[in-house]
Amino acid sequence: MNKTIEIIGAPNAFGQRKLGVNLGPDAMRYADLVSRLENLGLDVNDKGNVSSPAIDMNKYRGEQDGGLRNLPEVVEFCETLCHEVDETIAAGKYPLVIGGDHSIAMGTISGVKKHYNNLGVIWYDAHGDLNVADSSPSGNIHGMPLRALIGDGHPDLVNIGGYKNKVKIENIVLIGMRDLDEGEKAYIKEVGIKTYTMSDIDRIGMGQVIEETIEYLKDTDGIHLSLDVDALDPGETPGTGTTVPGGISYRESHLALEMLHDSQRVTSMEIVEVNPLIDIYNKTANQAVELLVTFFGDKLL
Ligand code: Z70
Ligand code: MN
Ligand code: MN
Ligand code: MN
Repeated sequence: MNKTIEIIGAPNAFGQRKLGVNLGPDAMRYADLVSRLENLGLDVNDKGNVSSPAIDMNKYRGEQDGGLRNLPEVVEFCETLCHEVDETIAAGKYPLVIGGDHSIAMGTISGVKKHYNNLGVIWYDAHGDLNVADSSPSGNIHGMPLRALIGDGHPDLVNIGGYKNKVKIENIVLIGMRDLDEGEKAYIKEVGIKTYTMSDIDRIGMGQVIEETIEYLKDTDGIHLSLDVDALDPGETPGTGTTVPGGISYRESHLALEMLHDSQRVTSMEIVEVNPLIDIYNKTANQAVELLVTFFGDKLL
C-alpha cells in the first residue's frame, strides 16, 4: 500500500436498536488500530469521527411509525459520511471506514462510487441487507443498505450523495449468508446476485470462494469490501447486535483477507457492527483490528 490509509470513524447507531454500536470506532481505536497499522510500515491518518445527529433516548427507545426507524437521522449521518469519504479519495488517500451499524454503507459507498465507473462490492455478512421497508421484519435500516445502493427503497436512502443506482447487481458478491429473510431470498433468486452461503463456504472452501469472487469481479474498476463482523462466528465476534451461529471462522476470515490483499483489487473498505457494550472485554474490536491488520498486508512468513 503506497497510499495513506485514512481512518474515518462512523459512530452511527440509528440503523438498528442496540446502543453501543456507535462506540465501535473508539473500541477499535482502543484496540490499537492506528499503531498496529503503522507497525506494518504504513502511513495512517485518523480523520476522527464524523458528526452524528444527537441521540434522543425517548425516541430511540420508543415505537416509531412508518417502517423505517430513525430515517432522517440515518439519512443525515450518511450524507455527512458520503462527503468525508469522497474528500478522502479525492485527496488520494485510501478510505477505511470504521462503524457504526451497517446502514453507514449507504454513506460510504455513495462517496466511493463517485470515483469509479463500474464499482464492485463484496458484502461479507451473515445477512443480505437487501430489505426494503415492506419486506423488513424489523424496520431497522441496517437491514436495507445494499438494496438502497442498488436503487430500491425510500428516495431519501436511494439518493444519498445526490444521485442513485450506485451498485450494479452483477457487480455484487455476498459471502457468509446464513440469515436471509424470505423477501431477500426471493429477491436474490429473482435478480441473480452472486452468493456464497455458509454451506457453499463449507463445500468448496474459503480459498475457492475468494478466487471465484476476484474472477467474477474482474471487469470492475474498483472493489469495495463491506465487512460486517457478524459474518464471523459469534465465538470470534460476540460483541455485535445480531449474532448468528455457524459463522465464518477466524482462519477462514484471515485467509479471505490475505487473498483480497494479495489481489490488490480492493480499493476501499469498511468494517461495521462492532458493539463494545455487548462484548466480552473488547474481544470483537480486537478481532476487527486483527482482521484489518491482515487485510492491510501482515504476513505470516
Ligand atoms: C434482518 C432485518 C441485520 C445486520 C442484522 C437483519 C438485518 N434481515 N443486518 N444485522 N448487520 O432486520 O432486516
Ligand atoms: Mn471534511
Ligand atoms: Mn450487515
Ligand atoms: Mn449482519
